[in-house]
Amino acid sequence: MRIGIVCYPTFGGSGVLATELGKALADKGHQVHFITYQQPVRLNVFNTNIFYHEVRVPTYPLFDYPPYEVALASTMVDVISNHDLDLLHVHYAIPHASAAYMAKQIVKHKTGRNIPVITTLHGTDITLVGRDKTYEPVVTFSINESDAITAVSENLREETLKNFHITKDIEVITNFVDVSRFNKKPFDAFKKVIAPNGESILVHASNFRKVKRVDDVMKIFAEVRKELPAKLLMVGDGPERHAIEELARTLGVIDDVRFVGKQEQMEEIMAVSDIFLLPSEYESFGLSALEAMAAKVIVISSNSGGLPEINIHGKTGFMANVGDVKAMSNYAITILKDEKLLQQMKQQAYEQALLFDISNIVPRYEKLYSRFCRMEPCV
Ligand code: GMT
Repeated sequence: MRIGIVCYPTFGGSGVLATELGKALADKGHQVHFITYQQPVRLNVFNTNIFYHEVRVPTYPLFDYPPYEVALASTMVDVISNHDLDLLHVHYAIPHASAAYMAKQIVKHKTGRNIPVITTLHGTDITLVGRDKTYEPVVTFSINESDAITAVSENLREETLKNFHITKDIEVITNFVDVSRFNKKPFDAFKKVIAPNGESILVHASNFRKVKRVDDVMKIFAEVRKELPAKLLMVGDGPERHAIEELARTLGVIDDVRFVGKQEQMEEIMAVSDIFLLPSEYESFGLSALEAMAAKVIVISSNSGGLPEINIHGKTGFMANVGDVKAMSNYAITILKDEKLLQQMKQQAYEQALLFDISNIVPRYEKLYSRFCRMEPCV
């Protein structure tokens, strides 16, 4: 099939998922057209089935706010028409679902064709930004106008139905991970640099927004550090970065913390780590936690949102209530002092990740797409 994928190209989970999906579909012989304002970070392969269409947003002195959504919808119309797309799959509702609605109407008006639009809801498009009164009417309308709606977890499906008046089914197709990519042997030289004396390695990866509670990450680490030798890798960047660095100084752990910035090679980092910390206020799914598990890293997380759907308490890691730093640090200390149990749980985390392997989930999207085939056989 010829599939248009619209996503945020940055390090956010929705962009990562959309890009990995597009790459997997291209490997399976589909023609995939990415439509974004920048080359997606994970779009780092050459594949003759992959096309990239950059959305240009011309500026003009009158525009305090350049009309990105208009530029995006126009680019969608152009790509649908010139590449005869079979369907559009948009990731993250705002503004992708409403831009897709606009593009759909234009294509229909011009050619009479009804281009199917699939909207995948990812998280904050529903739970945070989408609920804001300034966006909600457009979000509700454009989700309902989609030909199919998917959510990345049961929890996100429920949150969507609770907070919006949705008139259609929402199918849950969970996020996935390419386990073979993350199941790597640790790079010893790298591990030696990070933890020269064999210290335990904890890791956190996110866009350092408030919702991630990065201050809790630092507080948990400080408690762990009181009990045993350990290092913390902070992957990513974002608004909380400076405050968190300051907190690391105040807590006296800065020398054991490394801020490594945005990283594409997450598998190298995960391979040397023992515990992934994700104490978020909310996660619809927690893709980064799943990637950790695929690398045999146990997860200590909050129990919010969709996290209990992937992290099984006492088996693949531990969970505690949002903000319960004491419980999360106690779990970390206990498991790091019990090497046998740590190794057993690492293996269990890996086995849990296998359930979400790319090979199990991508066919579910293909099955969904096949509902919109224009001719048989659907290729
Ligand atoms: O919160 C982020 O890290 C970014 C955001 C996004 O949409 O880019 O992530 C959301 O989507 C991810 C992929 O489906 C999920 O794994 C994250 O849990 C979700 N974030 C939140 O719900 C806060």
